[in-house]
Amino acid sequence: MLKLYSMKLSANSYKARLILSLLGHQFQLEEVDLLSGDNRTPAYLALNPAGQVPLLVLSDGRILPESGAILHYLAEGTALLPDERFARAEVLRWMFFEQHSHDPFIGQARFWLHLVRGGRELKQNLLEEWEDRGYEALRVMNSHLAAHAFFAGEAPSVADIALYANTHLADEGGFDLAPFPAVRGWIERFGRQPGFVPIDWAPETAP
Ligand SMILES: N[C@@H](CCC(=O)N[C@@H](CS)C(=O)NCC(=O)O)C(=O)O
Repeated sequence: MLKLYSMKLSANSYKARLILSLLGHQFQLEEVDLLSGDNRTPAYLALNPAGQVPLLVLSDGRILPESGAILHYLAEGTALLPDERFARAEVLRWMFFEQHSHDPFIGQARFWLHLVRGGRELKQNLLEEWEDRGYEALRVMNSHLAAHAFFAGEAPSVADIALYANTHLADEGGFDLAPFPAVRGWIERFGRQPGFVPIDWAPETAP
């Protein structure tokens, strides 16, 4: 069986839990409490030297960290990753955007301001950049979604999963989605898919 190391309130971990649910996979869930340092133990660093979640262990024991790689691996051969060359490149376009222009600002703001006690004080020097670059990412997304139902074509793909995780919680990082109606419409649309689960969902096989 697949095993996922993840943290319940981590948006990057949620991407992996969400695709596993959307695709109806059974999996075992291992909670890694970042706030207690579970990700910095020798045992965890041996699995992922980056000390991050999520991390997927395949049924044959191979190990895959990085949410984008996990999404890509699980989506292969499903409607969440189109075969057609350009459509596939569009999925990658938005997944690269998410890692470079979205998660480092909206995701980091949510993590430090919402999950870490004293995070605002610790990260004071980054708040302005997070705000500027985060709103810029939302503007780019809104402009694309004003003309498209989803990020790559007219059906949901792993690009939507990657971007949904932190965007639907952007208010927890201090972002106001009111000026981005197309983003709000997409959040609503994305959440209506069969198999959709919220961030705090865990499978019944979880300990
Ligand atoms: N690029 C990685 C980022 C993963 C990441 O930042 N995970 C956070 C939780 S949301 C984490 O493990 N933080 C702990 C740390 O970096 O020490 C991915 O997309 O999986």
